[in-house]
Amino acid sequence: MKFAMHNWMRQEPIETTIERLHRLGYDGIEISGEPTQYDTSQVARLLEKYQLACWGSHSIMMPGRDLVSEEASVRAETVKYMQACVRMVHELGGSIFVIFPSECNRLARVASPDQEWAWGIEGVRQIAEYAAERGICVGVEALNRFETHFINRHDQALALADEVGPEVGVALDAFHMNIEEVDPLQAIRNVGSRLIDFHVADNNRRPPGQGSYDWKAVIRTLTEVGYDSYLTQEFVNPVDRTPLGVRKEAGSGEVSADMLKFLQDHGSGVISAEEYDESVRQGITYLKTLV
Ligand code: LER
Ligand code: MN
Repeated sequence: MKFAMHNWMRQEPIETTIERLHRLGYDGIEISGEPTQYDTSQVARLLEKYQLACWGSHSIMMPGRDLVSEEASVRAETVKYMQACVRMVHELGGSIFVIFPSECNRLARVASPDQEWAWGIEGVRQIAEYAAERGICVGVEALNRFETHFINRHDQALALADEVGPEVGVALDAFHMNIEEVDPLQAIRNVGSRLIDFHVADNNRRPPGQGSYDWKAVIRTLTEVGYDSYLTQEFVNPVDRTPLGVRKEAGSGEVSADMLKFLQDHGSGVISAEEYDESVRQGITYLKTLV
């Protein structure tokens, strides 16, 4: 198995991120789905300089991005946004694109369940076709109920993927599974060969090894189903706003108001470079003892 990491959890120059991942022994990056923020030829040069692969990317479902919006124009713009993400992955030599269909933190439906489902199929189909033409594999991710009402469990993600076709897979995320699945290990077994990516954070969304997950069992089950590509870290450190404050919020610096809200909506905030560095190190050090 190889090790990758998301980068939406700390806003910083991309070279800082890539250099850190290289220094701490990662193999790849699952780069934020923010294609307009990156100059892909510069990112490609940096990946080469630091000998890191682009594993893929994933949708960042900020307000205004929603494949199951009631507004046709929002659905169409979201398809275009995700196609731009796919192009970015292709230009960076990556392999996968993880789709989360609806706007993050929209917790109520805007149409009948059948209608939202139909919009979801339509959107995922357009992205999957576009990705297939470029040799990129797509998968649907399930998120917990506090981020979405739409797809919360592996069986729902698999059902949506199946509606489009067997070439569409599923991305599982250990943190979301811990909240929503009856049995996270069984969820991995059920997804089986359709698993395209595995997001790693402990039960409390801290780096793996900093919570109560049985990571040995998780890795054994992934191996059982034949998953041998990337473990993609996506820990989201909490900040402590009480007088106990061990994990203080750093100054908001360069972060846009939208991104700051996105981080805060995920129970986090602006994490200091020192703390982030330490967590990125802890996660891989722990996982490497198990694989
Ligand atoms: C995306 O992979 C994810 O897990 C979400 O929590 C981000 O909104
Ligand atoms: Mn995830």
